[in-house]
Amino acid sequence: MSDAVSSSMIDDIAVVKVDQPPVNAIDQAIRKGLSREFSQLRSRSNVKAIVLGCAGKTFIAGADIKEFDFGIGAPGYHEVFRLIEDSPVPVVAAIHGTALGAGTEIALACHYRVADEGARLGLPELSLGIIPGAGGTQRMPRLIPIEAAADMMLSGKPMPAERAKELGMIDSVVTGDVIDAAVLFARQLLAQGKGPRRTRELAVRSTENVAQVLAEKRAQAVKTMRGRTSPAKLLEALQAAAEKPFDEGLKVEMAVSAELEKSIESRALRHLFFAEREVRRIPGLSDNVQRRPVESVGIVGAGTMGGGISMAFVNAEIPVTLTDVSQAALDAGLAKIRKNYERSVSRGSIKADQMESRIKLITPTVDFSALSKADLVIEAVFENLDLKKETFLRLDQTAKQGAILGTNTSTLNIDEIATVTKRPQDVIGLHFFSPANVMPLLEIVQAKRTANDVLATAIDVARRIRKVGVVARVCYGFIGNRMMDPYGREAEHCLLEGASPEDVDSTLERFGMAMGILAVYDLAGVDIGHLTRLALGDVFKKDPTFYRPSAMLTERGWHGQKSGRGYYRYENGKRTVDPEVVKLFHDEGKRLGVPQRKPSTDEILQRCLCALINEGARILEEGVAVRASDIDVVYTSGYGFPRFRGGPMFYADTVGLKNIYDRILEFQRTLDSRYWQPAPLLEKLAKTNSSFKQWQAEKAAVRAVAS
Ligand code: 3H9
Repeated sequence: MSDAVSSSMIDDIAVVKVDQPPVNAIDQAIRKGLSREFSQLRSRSNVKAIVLGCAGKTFIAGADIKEFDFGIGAPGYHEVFRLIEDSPVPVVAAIHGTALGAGTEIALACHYRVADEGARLGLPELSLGIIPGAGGTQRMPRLIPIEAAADMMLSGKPMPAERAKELGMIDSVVTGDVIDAAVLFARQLLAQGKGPRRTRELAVRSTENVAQVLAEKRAQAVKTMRGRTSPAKLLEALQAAAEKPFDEGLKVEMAVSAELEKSIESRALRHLFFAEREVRRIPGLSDNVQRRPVESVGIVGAGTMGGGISMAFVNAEIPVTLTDVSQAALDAGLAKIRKNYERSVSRGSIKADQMESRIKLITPTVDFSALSKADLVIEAVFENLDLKKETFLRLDQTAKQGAILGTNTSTLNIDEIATVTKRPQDVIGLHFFSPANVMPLLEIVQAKRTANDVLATAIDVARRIRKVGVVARVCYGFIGNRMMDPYGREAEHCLLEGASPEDVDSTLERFGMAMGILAVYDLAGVDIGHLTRLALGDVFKKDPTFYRPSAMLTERGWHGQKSGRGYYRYENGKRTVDPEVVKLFHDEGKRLGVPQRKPSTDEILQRCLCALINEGARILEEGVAVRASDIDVVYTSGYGFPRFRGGPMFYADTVGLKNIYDRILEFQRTLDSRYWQPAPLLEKLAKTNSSFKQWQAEKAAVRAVAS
């Protein structure tokens, strides 16, 4: 028997309460509990109305996502929600926090809805590759206009209570205890002689041209949610709501839901949901480690990275002292920050006074000693080891005792940087991604001597500034850039073999990458990547074809978008193919004796992906990444890998590791065998018919036994 659902009486009004921390997600026990309580209340003549509310910080935040992996046991959602909707006495939902997914849907199955003024309601199922499958597609358009319902479901964005009331989803927005307010609301209903108002009996708020409206939304979704199947399926269920009686529409919703729950798209997105939360758990790092206080931050370098990082902190209301070598550099950095905020104001994402108060939290100064007060200092100077070391030497002399010293290096050896200080235990890598105020990823690099409390604090700080913080160990490029190296190498080699930049990029984009790798290089600055790679020294000597196109562009000053040409030409903000560059690479390929064979699109894709996955397997084995799923988080939140494919390691599992392994062996035979050595872990898992997921689960089990 579930005690997560209980009921009590306030005079003649029953209060049914769900109490399942942390977010009151509905699982089988909750469904059973709701079923039990609503069945019992039905038979009690002294119950005149029912209020459904939740304990804790939020109303129901959705179905328990874990249940989708095993199938949803009885009683099902429809059965329980129908029981609630069929109640002979009025049922009022009392909503606080966030009502999401099945949480919003259960509220729709209640007869009335009262929400706290800070509450938000949403149907984010598409972010999990499914659709609202507990009646949401059929009940929502009976309360709010079908177009607004479609927008709400397509965006997945939760809606503030006040807006939900304007649209017709909420009956009353209240302050104070929401359950008390809902009881009062129920009393008023009774006093007015109002009984149940069943959503399913209301007419759909449709329009004459609904088919056209939904078709337009479908066309838009094809563009904005490239490669996804669930948006079109959602619109199919909404169309059924407009055209069919409730029960018939519900059948369409059920059929679509059943199909999507099993889809790779949904499995991939559910995998990422848990993976993004799992990253916070580091084996051997206890939850009880005392965190260091971080109430102020110092940033060295007011360039693009330093400015973006400053914005990320002040957005979370953490004050920043921003330093640079000259007033001119500071002024330019601040002007850029203001321009970025002004863009947000013009888009309506923040208000002008919010912009001003955030900018006020930044104290610009050329006085390096001002960093002495900061709890955390992040160095964001140019990617050069000597310069970074020099900066850390100064930081060691300036920062207060106990301050955390972070470096934003994307590739360099943090152990070496830490050696110049007398406090290597305080040094950690904090690798932000550009633009740092926007990109959700933060690679947290644990150096050899980083103290546990520094690591634990960094993980917490990532959450405070709303980033997903993934812990990596020191190696060239950590997780993300190290894996990028062989991926980009293959893309560049294809150019020497006769493919054009467009052949490469369009292949990757069709797979779902946010941008082709060569367009990314143009955006980031071809020269930047080239200069960073020079640190690899030896490779260039051993293989003159290694990243040769990138070197050729850098030599010519064709650095990408900023210089108007790189892999492509850029004129008036438009990207076009540059035949001169295509020919340049082909001629160079011939000169270097690269066989001219113009790889097929399948080969381009497989070479890039297999190289990426193979390096991922090495990283796992070396312990640079804690889990395969951490790599997936890095790639989907920092490198544009399609979320609907779950990240490179999840994708490899879905393709089958044996297939990846075989393809690598094929490339070993047909291409440069030096680069096509299967990672030992990949080989082992492929030969035992295992997967990264299984390997990860086995490792976790071993750790659990050991601890
Ligand atoms: C749905 O409803 C389908 C129906 O239409 C159809 C049914 C047939 N399930 O994010 P946090 C866990 S689909 C299981 O760190 P916050 C989470 O893993 C669902 N677990 O907290 C974490 O565990 P741990 C639609 C869940 O305060 C802990 O709770 N709903 C679920 O930053 C804390 O989570 C959604 O998609 C869940 N539904 O944010 C909402 N939700 O500590 C998904 C959370 O062990 N949830 N957990 O790592 C969220 O968006 C956020 O969790 C929320 C709180 C905003 C609620």
